[in-house]
Amino acid sequence: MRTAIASVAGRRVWDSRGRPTIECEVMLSGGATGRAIAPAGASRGGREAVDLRDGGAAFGGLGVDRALAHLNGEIAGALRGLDAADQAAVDARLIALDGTPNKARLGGNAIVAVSLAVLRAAARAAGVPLWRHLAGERPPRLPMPQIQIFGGGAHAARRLDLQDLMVVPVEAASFDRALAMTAEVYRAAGRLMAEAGRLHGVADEGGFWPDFASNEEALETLVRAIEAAGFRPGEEVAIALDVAASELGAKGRYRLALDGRELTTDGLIELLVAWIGRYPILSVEDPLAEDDAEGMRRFTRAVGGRVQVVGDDFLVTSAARIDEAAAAGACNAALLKPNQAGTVSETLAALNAARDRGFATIVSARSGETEDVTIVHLAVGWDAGQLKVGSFARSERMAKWNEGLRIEAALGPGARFAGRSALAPARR
Ligand code: 2PG
Ligand code: MG
Repeated sequence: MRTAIASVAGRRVWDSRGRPTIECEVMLSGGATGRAIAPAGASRGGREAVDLRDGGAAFGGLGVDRALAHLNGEIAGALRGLDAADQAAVDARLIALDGTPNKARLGGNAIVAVSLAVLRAAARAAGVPLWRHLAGERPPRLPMPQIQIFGGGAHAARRLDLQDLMVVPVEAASFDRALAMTAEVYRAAGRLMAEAGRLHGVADEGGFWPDFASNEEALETLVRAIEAAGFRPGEEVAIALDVAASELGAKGRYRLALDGRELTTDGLIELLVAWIGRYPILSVEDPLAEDDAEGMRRFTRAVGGRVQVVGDDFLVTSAARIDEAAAAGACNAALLKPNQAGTVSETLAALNAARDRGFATIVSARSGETEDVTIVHLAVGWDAGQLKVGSFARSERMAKWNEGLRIEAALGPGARFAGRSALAPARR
């Protein structure tokens, strides 16, 4: 067997915020290798796989020595000899070895790097690109991107309460065109900020630093940027928001610090519904906090017939959480982050659960990223329909957009693009 795992090795590398993270390299008996790097979130759901850090003084407590020791010790020993082509078996072994419900013992960061590296090695051994390896007989499809223009929330020192103000180039007929349209909007937004004397560089994911007097001013400016780029807001380029509401409060109380407002669940829903009425918003992520299932249900009931309602911190890439949310009528789309689940197999299970429930799916990066482009292959190979990797600047983001272009080119003139139909509720 040429796909038996011969060695698993981890090393410390550094992410886009200059923080330590874990890279894993897997070698198979036939000589094929695979490499992957764990990303890291800043606005994290409470039920995510645990990102195991050392604590203490070094690197603000964010060291990964303990997780690395687990990877190079226990994990490497347990995986040797397993068949990398059987991802489910490898992931089951990782889950059993950890033994906790949230990968707290060995570290979700160590486990996800290993799981993804095994996947990459298996694709390499099969002699095909990862997207092709994952797609199998299914015709692959390039995802519709959600691309951040302004970054806020935990990614911009809470200068703005809203976390991600993104565009979705709904009129684009190809991935290449979607990026070109976004490039124009990004440039226009930078120009508007410069003219207003408010261009202060970028936030964590490359979106412009949000120097606004109110949350709504950010929305207004985004619409103006779409227009200034020569597009019709809503028809050609629409808006997607990530409220990341778990960062704004809990137990049905929310605080919009920039607007000096305290809101109840109903108050926040009312505000978001009003914004949806005034601005061309077609997708809202985590509109309420992760502990506010009733609020998520109410919001979905109010707008889910016309707007995509995405669960990120609320669903944490968990098939069980997605089933529960669907049964309750909360959300109509799931964000999929491999490091929230911890393994490739659990991420795929979440995607399948979402698909079975009629949810749209969006593969997503984290705010702490690297040059690793594996998630782009997941989005294409699994035909997720949508992809979110931050803004249109900084190479940890551009590496991923550019990888999508390479895949589109490899598919040739017959390349299929998900287009606007990938978004809930219009999904067909
Ligand atoms: C999110 C992500 C990406 P983080 O909330 O969707 O924007 O942020 O990785 O910090 O959780
Ligand atoms: Mg989010």
